Amino acid sequence: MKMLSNPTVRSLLVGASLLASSAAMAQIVGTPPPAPPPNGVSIGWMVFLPASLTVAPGTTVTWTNWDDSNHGVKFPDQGSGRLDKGKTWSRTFTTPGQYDYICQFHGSRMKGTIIVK
Ligand SMILES: [Cu+2]
Repeated sequence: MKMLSNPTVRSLLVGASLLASSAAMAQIVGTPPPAPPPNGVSIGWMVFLPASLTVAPGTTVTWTNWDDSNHGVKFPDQGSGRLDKGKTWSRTFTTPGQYDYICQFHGSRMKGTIIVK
């Protein structure tokens, strides 16, 4: 296999490091999420914390947005709408299964899962 020319390699490396630093920046923008209470999910720093939460059937899960940015919990069948800083939203999970969700505003950049079993 022919090696890539040096300028190409260099621009690939620059591109990769730019991507890496923007990902790092996205992580540190906004308010860090505090540890969530039991059956709770904290929103902050552009993440859902924990990203995956396992609960028993019949559990009500409450999301709290601690971030300076607006976020929204969006399941395929229902969602919170816009959650300003300090706002909460709850959903009760009665049926066992895996429930994936994203942020209404940030899409798949912010993902979470509730596992009911
Ligand atoms: Cu968001």
